[in-house]
Amino acid sequence: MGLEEGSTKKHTGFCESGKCSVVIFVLVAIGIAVVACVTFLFPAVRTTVPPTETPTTTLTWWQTTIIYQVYPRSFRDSNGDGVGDLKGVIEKLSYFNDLGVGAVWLSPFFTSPMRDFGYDVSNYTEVDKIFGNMADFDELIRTAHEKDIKIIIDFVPNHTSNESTWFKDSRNSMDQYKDFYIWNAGKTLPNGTHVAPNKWISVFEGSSWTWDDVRKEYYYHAFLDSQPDLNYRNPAVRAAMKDVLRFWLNKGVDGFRIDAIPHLFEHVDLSLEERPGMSDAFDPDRYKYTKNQPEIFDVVREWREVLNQYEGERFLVAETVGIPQEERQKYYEAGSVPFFFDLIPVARGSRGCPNTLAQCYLTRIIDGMNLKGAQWPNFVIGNHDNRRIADRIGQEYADAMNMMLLTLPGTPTSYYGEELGMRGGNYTGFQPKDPFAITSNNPNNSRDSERNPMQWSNTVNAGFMDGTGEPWLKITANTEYPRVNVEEEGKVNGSSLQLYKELAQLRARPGFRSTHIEHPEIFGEVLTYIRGVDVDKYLVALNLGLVGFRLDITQIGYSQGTVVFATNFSRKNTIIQLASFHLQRGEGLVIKL
Ligand SMILES: *[C@@H]1O[C@H](CO)[C@@H](O)[C@H](O)[C@H]1NC(C)=O
Ligand SMILES: *[C@@H]1O[C@H](CO)[C@@H](O)[C@H](O)[C@H]1NC(C)=O
Ligand SMILES: *[C@@H]1O[C@H](CO)[C@@H](O)[C@H](O)[C@H]1NC(C)=O
Ligand SMILES: *[C@@H]1O[C@H](CO)[C@@H](O)[C@H](O)[C@H]1NC(C)=O
Ligand SMILES: *[C@@H]1O[C@H](CO)[C@@H](O)[C@H](O)[C@H]1NC(C)=O
Ligand SMILES: *[C@@H]1O[C@H](CO)[C@@H](O)[C@H](O)[C@H]1NC(C)=O
Ligand SMILES: *[C@@H]1O[C@H](CO)[C@@H](O)[C@H](O)[C@H]1NC(C)=O
Ligand SMILES: CC(=O)N[C@H]1CO[C@H](CO)[C@@H](O)[C@@H]1O
Ligand SMILES: [Ca+2]
Ligand SMILES: [Ca+2]
Repeated sequence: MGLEEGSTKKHTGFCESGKCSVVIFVLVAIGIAVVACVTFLFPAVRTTVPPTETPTTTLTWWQTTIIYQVYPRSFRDSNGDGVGDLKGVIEKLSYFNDLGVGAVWLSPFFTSPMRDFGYDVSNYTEVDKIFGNMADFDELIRTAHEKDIKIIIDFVPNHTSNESTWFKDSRNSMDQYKDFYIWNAGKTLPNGTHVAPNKWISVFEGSSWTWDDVRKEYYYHAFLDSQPDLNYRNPAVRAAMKDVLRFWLNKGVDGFRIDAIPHLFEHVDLSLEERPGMSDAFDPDRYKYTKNQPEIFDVVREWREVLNQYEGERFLVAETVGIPQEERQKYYEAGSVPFFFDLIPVARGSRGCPNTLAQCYLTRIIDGMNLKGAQWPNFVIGNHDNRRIADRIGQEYADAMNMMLLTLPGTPTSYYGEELGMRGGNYTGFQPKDPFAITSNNPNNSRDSERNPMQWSNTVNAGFMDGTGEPWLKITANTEYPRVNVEEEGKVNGSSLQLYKELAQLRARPGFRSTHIEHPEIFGEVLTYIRGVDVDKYLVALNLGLVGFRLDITQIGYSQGTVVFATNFSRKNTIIQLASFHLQRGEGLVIKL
């Protein structure tokens, strides 16, 4: 889940031990003096560079690639039924080579009644027929590997669908499955009314307990009532889920993206109440007993052990939304990489972003760089739960945002279509398809917009499907698909797509393959930082403000540079005087120093 707007969580410092306090006092004193002078002279916001070490060991594949998220329903429909499928992904594999993307993360394609479009799995080891069959998946893995593309699949361990045979057997108290889920009788009043064990609320609103008339007990669900939570205190559940991992590892998958992992455990004491009435999922108290429980990490470690029994480096990335920095560290320590989702909820003027957009990103980037030892950062700016960048930040900023994502240290994850600067569909006035919007009876909760079909060409249905059938979500006029699509942008110098491909190439340079970053700073509303090493250094400057801005950045020790990549194509290859250069609103430059 990543629907939360704004963050109230604390940003913890780099120095966690109390021993540093004397050093800090001295540094702060000197710092205040220096900053006072510098701030007076330059309108720059100065920030500490995180002291991460550049790993000296050879980097593995997932550290040097871009990960590209495919939402299979919306990527490419091969058979004209309106829903994307695995054969559709196979058809487009060469596209990832063109883009310079070496790993694809597939959102769920497993058997599911689709009450949460596949995040409600009824059989973890079967391909849903709407997406194809197992032969298609085998072909997908084989052909992807031939093209040097790694395949990461979604793993949804917190809950199954209520249509899973596991759940059906569990509600009938069938021995083996009796304790597969979290059951509790709650209370029954003298007049026969059932009362849930506590007032815990679901992420998708409403009580997280639903009465089951067959078993005559309540079951717990962190998300929809059709997504009952598995009971991870039951060793049989843990064994069954490890078998699921092995099933796919045996098929050759290169890694897993673990869904909703902070929700894996609930406190055993069901009499504990969470603070009621809170609506901010970043509030650590809201899910005090249903999120971030310490037992999670034993399970992550067990999964890591399973992966380690297989050849090659298999990747484990955990979806961790709205968790504090200390929690994130524990995911690293348990052998997984916590997806750094904190850049996603950022929007101008959102609650967690009272300052400028540039300041908001800078703070969070530094948070994301707050690593220990050889831990590797990762950044993500969009996914299937949040408005597309062009809608959330603005179309004029889409290229600068890609420039940021692809020039930051670590592993970037791109959401399909963002390389085109594509907007989400405008489904105002349409009945939402997203079950969250339907069950909560609030179209504002709909995630349909960002799940709009990929735009491949300017033909009917944007090449998402052949023929004139209806895609599951319409191609809407506001997405400007006749211009914003893979085919057209491929022909245009300076298109979002061309810029994306060029930036993907830049990442292959040695200086970009380290966690090294210098001068992450803000001038006005321009975010700047330097990447690269020795004589191969690049200044990235991104104007995320609402107006043009002229800046003097000579204090970084260089007087001029050459623009190598620009959101405005005509600035490419021009010489920039760092004492005075102008950036339009939304403009971004990569300047070779
Ligand atoms: C999942 O599907 C496979 C293949 O059809 C089948 O063998 C298996 O029993 C199913 N598992 C469950 C839990 O339904
Ligand atoms: C049963 O009793 C509770 C508590 O007094 C009350 O809220 C509820 O409306 C009653 N239900 C019925 C069906 O009478
Ligand atoms: C699963 O949950 C949905 C939504 O509440 C419900 O309509 C459906 O009947 C349930 N299916 C089963 C097998 O209980
Ligand atoms: C979306 O469509 C509605 C209704 O047609 C229109 O009023 C609104 O301005 C559109 N919004 C955007 C962002 O295009
Ligand atoms: C949806 O959002 C709009 C604009 O913020 C607001 O006016 C409206 O009340 C919201 N609708 C619901 C059902 O919350
Ligand atoms: C694109 O730019 C390149 C290099 O600047 C130039 O050689 C080429 O002709 C341009 N192509 C088009 C279609 O403008
Ligand atoms: C792009 O840059 C050129 C050269 O600096 C300038 O003339 C032009 O106005 C810019 N275009 C936009 C859309 O900002
Ligand atoms: C970003 C992400 O994967 N969000 C998913 C989190 O889990 C819920 C329930 O499985 C899904 O509805 C979200 O799409
Ligand atoms: Ca299809
Ligand atoms: Ca759970």
